[in-house]
Amino acid sequence: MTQRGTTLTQYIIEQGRLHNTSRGAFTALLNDVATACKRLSNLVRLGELAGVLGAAGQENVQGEDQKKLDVIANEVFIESLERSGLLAGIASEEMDAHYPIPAAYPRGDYLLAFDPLDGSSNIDVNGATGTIFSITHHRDASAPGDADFLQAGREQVCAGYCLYSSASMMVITTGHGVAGFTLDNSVGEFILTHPDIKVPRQTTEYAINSAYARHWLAPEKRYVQECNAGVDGPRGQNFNMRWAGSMVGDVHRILCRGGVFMYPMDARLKADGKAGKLRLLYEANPMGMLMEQAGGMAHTGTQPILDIQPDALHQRVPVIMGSADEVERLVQYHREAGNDT
Ligand code: P6P
Repeated sequence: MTQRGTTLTQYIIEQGRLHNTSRGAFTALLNDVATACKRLSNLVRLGELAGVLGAAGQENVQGEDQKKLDVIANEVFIESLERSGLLAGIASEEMDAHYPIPAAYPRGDYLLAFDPLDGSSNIDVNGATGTIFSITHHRDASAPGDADFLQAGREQVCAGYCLYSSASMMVITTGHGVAGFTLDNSVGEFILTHPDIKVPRQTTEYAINSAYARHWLAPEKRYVQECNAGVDGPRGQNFNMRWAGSMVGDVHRILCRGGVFMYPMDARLKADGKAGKLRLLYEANPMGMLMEQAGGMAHTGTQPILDIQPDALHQRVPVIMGSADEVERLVQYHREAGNDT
């Protein structure tokens, strides 16, 4: 018999009752987000059978080569959400400015910022990819400008991702903990399978791209060297390393079993005048809200990510997030390193 678990819609309605927050429009909005994720899950699952692999032959606003699915994923999300009457505007990693809701459609009072296909370099090799989304309020009756998206991470009303891997899973928070839903393709519903995700405070697993070790600054050099010294080193235990090449893949693993994810500032990024690699509005902020809601931490090394007041739509930040004890250790190493951070 098909598992009759709680659907995403039922969960959002129950959360609304539990926390006395009217959720009509919000429930409908998350339903539309889920529909877009289902459409993408189907395309990712079919891969070359749907003719969606390979390069798009163009660059995005970040100057990165786009995959066909980067472009398709952005289009799927826009088409699935622009007519909802629930959004005042949409911002995407794949679009320079925000996307205004066409005059033909009603505007709502939510703003959506999203990364349509995070980790898309994995798509041609059947690796984990995902969609990351962040929802904030736009209470002004007038149409939003880019500046209206520049809200600190603590202003988010919802954050989440959809992981496209061996199973497709949506993981979301509305500020009352973190819940995970697995897509049951036989009924086309995201079913509640992980009702209260918590990140262990301690871990023996870290995630960083070690190819950039020569560029790391003192805190990360110290942290990784101590982990790699193993049981005979200052940590007195052996560590493991994982790097998925997709933030969604790494963050999901950490939410499930602990770990610390690092994409920190390094000498290479400094030389390029970049404040980090990952983007604040649609990568660091939503993942940071999920981590904090799950009992973890999300930090730049010098400040909590969710406290940052954004100053640009595609602003980049250093990212350290995951098991609280390890993030606290790295923050302490940043403090002790002074300016070399
Ligand atoms: P690198 C994917 O391009 C991404 O934005 C994140 O999903 C991922 O964690 C990171 O960049 C991978 O970066 O430098 O290891 O390719």
